[in-house]
Order: sequence, then structure tokens, then C-alpha cells
Amino acid sequence: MKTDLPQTVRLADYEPPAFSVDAVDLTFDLEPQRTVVTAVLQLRRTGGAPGGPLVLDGENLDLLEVLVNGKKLSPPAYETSEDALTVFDPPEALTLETRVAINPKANTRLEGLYVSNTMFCTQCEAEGFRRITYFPDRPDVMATYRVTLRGDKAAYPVMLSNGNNVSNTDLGGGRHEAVWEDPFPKPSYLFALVAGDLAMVEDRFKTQSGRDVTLRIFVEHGNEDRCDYAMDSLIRSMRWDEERFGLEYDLDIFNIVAVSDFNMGAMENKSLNVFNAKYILADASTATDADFANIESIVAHEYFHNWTGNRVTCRDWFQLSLKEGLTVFRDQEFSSDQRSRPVKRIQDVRALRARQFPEDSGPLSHPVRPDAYIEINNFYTATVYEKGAEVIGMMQTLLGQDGFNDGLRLYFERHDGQAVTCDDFVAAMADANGKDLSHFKRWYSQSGTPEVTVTSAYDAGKKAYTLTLEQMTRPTPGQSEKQPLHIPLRIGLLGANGGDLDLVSDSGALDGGLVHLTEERQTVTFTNIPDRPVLSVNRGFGAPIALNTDQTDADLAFLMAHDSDPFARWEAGQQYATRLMKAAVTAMASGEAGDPKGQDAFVAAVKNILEDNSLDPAFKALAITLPTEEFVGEQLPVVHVDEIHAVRAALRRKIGADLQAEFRAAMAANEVREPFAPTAEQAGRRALRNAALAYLTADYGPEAAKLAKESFDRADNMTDTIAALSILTEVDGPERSAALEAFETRWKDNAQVMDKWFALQAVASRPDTLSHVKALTKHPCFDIRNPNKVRSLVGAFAMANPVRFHAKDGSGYTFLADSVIELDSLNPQVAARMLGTLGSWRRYDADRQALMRSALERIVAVPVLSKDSYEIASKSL
Ligand code: B3K
Ligand code: ZN
Repeated sequence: MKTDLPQTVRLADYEPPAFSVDAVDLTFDLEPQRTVVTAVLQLRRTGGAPGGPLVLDGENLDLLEVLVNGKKLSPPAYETSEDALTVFDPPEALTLETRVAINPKANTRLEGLYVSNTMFCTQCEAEGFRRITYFPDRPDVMATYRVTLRGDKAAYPVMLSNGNNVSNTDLGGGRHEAVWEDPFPKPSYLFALVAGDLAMVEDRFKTQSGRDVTLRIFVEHGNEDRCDYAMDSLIRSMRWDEERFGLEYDLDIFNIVAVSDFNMGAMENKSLNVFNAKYILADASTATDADFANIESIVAHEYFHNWTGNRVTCRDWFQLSLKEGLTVFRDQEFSSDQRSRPVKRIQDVRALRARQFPEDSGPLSHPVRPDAYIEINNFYTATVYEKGAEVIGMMQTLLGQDGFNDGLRLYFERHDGQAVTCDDFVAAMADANGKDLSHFKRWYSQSGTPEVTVTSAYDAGKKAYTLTLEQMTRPTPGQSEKQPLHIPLRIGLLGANGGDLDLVSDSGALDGGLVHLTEERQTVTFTNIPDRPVLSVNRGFGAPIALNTDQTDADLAFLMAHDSDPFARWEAGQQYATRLMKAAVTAMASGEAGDPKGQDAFVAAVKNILEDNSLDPAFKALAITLPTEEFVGEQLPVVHVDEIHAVRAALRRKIGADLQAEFRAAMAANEVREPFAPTAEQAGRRALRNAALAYLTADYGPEAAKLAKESFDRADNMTDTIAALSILTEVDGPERSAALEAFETRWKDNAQVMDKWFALQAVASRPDTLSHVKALTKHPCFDIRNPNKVRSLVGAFAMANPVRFHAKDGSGYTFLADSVIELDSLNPQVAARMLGTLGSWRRYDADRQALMRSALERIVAVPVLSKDSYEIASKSL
């Protein structure tokens, strides 16, 4: 908790550790309210001032004993403070033994060792290990660990830690002991332990070199039959990483544990991944297609960390994207190979635009490699993760897949077992390919989304087509001057028949279909172009930029129908719809009528997509979905909340009304009649069927209520159930409460499914939503200590319901601030996450600005505020 103003940590101040730790021996005597941790560290001076003290991190520890080389110390030979243990005059090499007591049961932060239901579990990344024992808790201190767990045999029959289980002993008196040894040196943030009465599901995997690996998933009793998909995803990830990158698993055992109380999605602890149960447990009746896809990608992500993160880790937390950007890139590639690559790309771009673009244009904008932080947990951001992955993807574009693989091989050759930097990664990529990536590297240090403006000119006489490309990045906090970046742009020119023209240019910037935009302004001239072509630019969204072009509405409709790049087809539709909605919002905000006629051509283009038999249903579902209200808001100088909501809803109603027959046909054609399977193919049909249903019910009238209720009653899987229920939460008839009650009665004992029920009510655009949300905080299934519940109710309301969260009277802001303040004293990490949406206050009208600011000011003024919330709230102001 903040006593003085919290300190800023800076990359520029990095110093190597004064002492390294060669080996760690930990013993846990596990009791929920008083666990005693004995740590024996083999330390060696490797830096710092000669003769300087040994300083170890430690927070919330009750120190019982300190021994150096077997001799007990007393003050003043050592000293403790709120966050450290200092040992004076330490020998150059020493064995340090400490004994501390901690209270896992009282740990509501869910960092360090805590109790979830009745099981013990840990979360150490980023700085949780210091809440378990005194240690140089920084990623560049890598050591081998031996861990002894002692606990009640009946309460904790399962006791797990990293590495191999080397012995199990009955201690008598109802207690037992398990010893685990991890042979791979690792940073403390990858330490984990789990103890509890857990059920287990087991499978096996044979690696390409013939190692037999035992795979286990531990869950609460009763959930054993909901682990199949996670296990299958794990096996597919292991195979894929061998095939794509030649990376093989390195131990004989790999464990996953699912826990109900978890601050994030999952954690890649060496050989003992701990997961939010939400991303393990699934079956047709409880999980949606989106849940299955998330499980697949998160299981893969954590598994992939074994090489990108664990074997090679980060030197310091500024380098977080070294492991996170790279591992996101890897899990995205995996999912693309398992499912549809274009569909995956569209989903990833939607997520990037929804989360990273606003971050990058707001007060919390930071580079992929940040250079300062107050609380590192605040930097597990869309920028570090998703923009970081885009930067890796651009390197693959620049080097080609083979060149990229060579770079990765060199990276592991050089750095296996080390804690390194983003510079080391780029150097391996550059050296393996004989390329200079120094200009490209600005993507790591420069924040903000580059805006690229493309203007075209066609010279009919010369049959030449010239593009002028200009890039600009707006100032961001701490960076007023911006430099041009190296932006690879995939370009296509479509001829009158919709096919791609051959690209011929004498410009050095063109390389295949790729234009390298490296300066502020460049021109590229294509020759031998018979007629004015239609331009397709930034195909595949190869660069994470915002684009302005001089494409006409007709160009966009043409691209929607013909572009050979599926991403670009989708994107053309999004740009077209955005254009129409922006115009209508601007007109409405200034009291004008607008020009609804312009919308007919767009509806015709949507009809085209629906009826194009060459497209798969998953793609169609995405292509007919309008950009979100948030996305439209970002394209406007001022976010006119109510007008945007009204305009988007009206456009959806119009599309639904104009294409009734087409949507009915799409529903019928995409009905899944065979038994449920979580395949991409079935998921695609369900997505299109449900998108069609949503259009047919877009007016939320009595007919809509009937149709949605029918669909709800007939649904035999969670995807269709949720699709219907999300419509029913908007209607006014009796169908609404009937469906919500039926759902609650059926699922009240399943926490994960109830999360969906909370979230649906929180995102309903009805005027009475906030009063429902407030009432739901008193529901027996709601618990402010459970992060999933907070995210489902408070998070969904504040982050996915713009029209109600931004209610003109400020009630949404007040509710959020109250929730954040209450949560901050329990779980700062989750509290800080919730308040991010207030940071965009400058984007709204004057009244909302004032209300949002005062909510932020109220949070900053809390006398005992965590540094997590302090950093987000104060930087937002
Ligand atoms: N590395 C963890 C995230 C830890 C977050 C700490 N606040 C999960 C992941 O990215 O795989
Ligand atoms: Zn990760």
C-alpha cells in the first residue's frame, strides 16, 4: 500500500544483481493460516559494490530466523524493512537460511501463496515470490530449485511443485511430504506450488526424439470429464511446436492445475502451469465455441512459454514483450494452423483495435518495451502482448518464414538458460539473416499507432499509377517527437474484373507485393496499369497502423466482393460501415437528417457476402458484423455515445429488415444438425446462424422476442444458448425474465457458466442495466473476491457497455469508482485493470469529461491506495 508517493522504476537504471543464487532449497509446512517457509539459498557475489550488503526482497513476511553459513544472526547484523531484508558484511559466497511465516488464507491479492476454495496455490509473476520468502526477486537471477512440501494427507493428498517428483514420504500423524526438483535454472517468478484434494486426468506424449512425457491436468473433483479439450489442445501444441519450430519438451512430466480464483488467464510456471479454471474446463453444454478457441490458444500459449520465456527469460521486466509478444505470436500462428488463418487474423485484428489502439492513443500509451513503471503488473498490456506480437510478425514478414526460423534457432543457440533483452532477440534475427534491423527496432521504443495516409494518382497516358505514402505518429506521454518507422505494407491493385494486376515498379521500396515505407513520405509508381485500378493496401493487416486512403464507397464495395486477400475483403466492409456510421453520427449530433440512402449500397454489399458460396460461414459471420460502437467512437473527434449507439442500432435494424429472406435462408442453411463438436467448421456455422438470428431480431420487438425464445428453448449447446439469451436480455417481454430465470436455475451451481449470465446482463443496452448490475452484486453467486466474477459483472459493464457505462448522469462512473475503491483494498491488480476505461475521458463531451475526471480524482484521493490503482488513475488524469 502507498505510504509515500510510489517510486518509478526505470530501464535506464538497470544494474546487474549484486549476488546470484546458484541453488534454492525450500521447505513448506503448509497450514492455511500459518505456513512456515524455510529457504536455503546458495549465494555468490557477482556484482555491486565490493563488500556491500546483501539485500533481499520480501513483503508481508513474518521473519522467524536468519542464518548465514549455519550461524544464527541477530540485529544489527541484519535489518528488515517493509520490503527488504538486508544482511550486512556478507561473505562473498554464502549459504543463507531464512525462516518466515505467512498467512495464505488471508491473501486476497492472489499473489504469492494463497488459498482458493480449499487448495493452496501460487502466483509469482511478476513479483509474488517475495511474498513467499526473502529472495532477490528479479528475473535475471536464475537458480535450480528443490522444494519440500509438507501437509495434511487428507486435506492435501496432491502436492505439486516444478520439475520432477523425487520422493514421497508418510510423516505419520496424518501428515505427508513430497519433494520436487527442477533441474532447469529458472527465475523466481516461475516457481509454483499447488496442494489440495484434486482429481486428475492423465495422458501421454512422445516427443520427436522419443521422450515419453506424462501429461496431467488437476481439477476439483467432479470436473474430470471437462478436461478433454484442454488435454487435446496441449497435445496438439506440443506436436505443432516440434513441427513448426523444432522445439521439444524437456522434462518427463507436464502438469496443469485449474483454479477458481485467479487474477489472469493462466501462468506458465515451469512444468506446473496454473490456469484460471475458465480456460481448462469445457464441454458442449457449458462452453461456447469462443471458450473452446480460448482454451486452445491459452493452453498453447502457456506451453509455448517453456521455450520462449522459461528456457530463455527476460533480463528485467521492461523486456516483458521478449517473452509475451513472441509467445502471443506463436499461439496466434498455432491457432491459425489449427483453424482458419484469415478468420483468426480478423479476430486478432479486432482484438488489437479494441484494446491496443485505444491504449496507444490514451494517457497510458507506452512502447512495446516500456522504459518506466510504478507497478509492473500494470504493464501486462495489449501493447506488450498484442502489439508485441505484431512486431514479431513484421519481422517474419521482413525475413520470410525460413529466415525467421533461422533467427529463432540462433536466439536459442546463443541464449538458452539466460535472461536476455529484446535487443538480443532482434540481434539474433538480424545476424542469422545478415540484415540490419536497427531502423525496424524503433517499433520497440516508440509508442503510439502510426497513421499512414495513402493518396493515389492515375496517369492514363502513361498507364502509370502512383501512390504517395505518408506516415505520422502523434505525440504520446513522454514522447513528443516521433520518428518514421519501418512499415511493411502488402499492396494489391485490382483490375476491372476483380483480379490482381501484376505489380511492376522501379521503386526500390517495392519488394514482391510488399512496399517498405521507411521515410515520412515516399512515392511508388506502378507501370503498365491499363485502367485506374482499385487499391488494396495493408493486406493481412501486416502492419499495426491506422490507415487513411482515398478509396471511394464503390472501391470498398468492390474490394468486399473481389479482393483476393480475405482479410482485406473483411476490412473493406468494416471501413465502409464505419464511414456510413460516422456520417450519420455527425449529422445526428448536429441535428441534421443525414443521408440514409447511401446505406442501400452497403446493404447490397452485405447481401453479396451472404450469398457468396466461395466464402466459409465463419468468415461471413465476421464480414456481416458491424464495427463496434467503441471503434466508431475512436474514429470521431468526440465520442458521441448516444448517437453512436442509436446509429449503429438503426443500421443493424435496417440490414435485418432489408435482408429478412437472406438471413432466414442463412439460418436454415447453417443449422448444425449433427452432434456438437468444438470444431472450427461447426463453430463457423453456428456463428453465421447466430449472426443471422441477431439481425432478424435487431428491433427487439415482440416477434424478435418470440424468435429468440424459440431458439433459446431449442438450443442444445452453450453457444446457441448464449446467442439467444443475449438477444433476450435486450427485449421487454416476459421472454426476458423467463429465459434468465431458466438459465439461472439450471446453472446456479456452475460458477463458470454463471459468469456468462452476469456478463450478459451487464452488457445489455437497456436503460435499467445499471440497476440490474447493482442488484446482481448482492446475488449469492457474486463474490467480489473472485476475479472472474468481478470481470463478468463490473468489468463487462465498464468495458463492454459504452452506452450505459457512459450514461450522461455519471451513474456508471460512480458505480465503477465505488467498485474499484472497494476492490483495491482486497485485490489491487484486478482493481487497477477495472479502471482503465476512465483514462479515455478526454475523448468525450465536456459534461462526461468532468464526471469521468471526478471519478478518477476520487480514486486518487483514497488515503490508502495500492500503487497499482494509483499509477493507472494518476497517469489518467
Ligand atoms: N505470464 C503470465 C502473466 C502474468 C501476469 C502477472 N501480472 C501469463 C502469460 O502471459 O502467459
Ligand atoms: Zn504469456
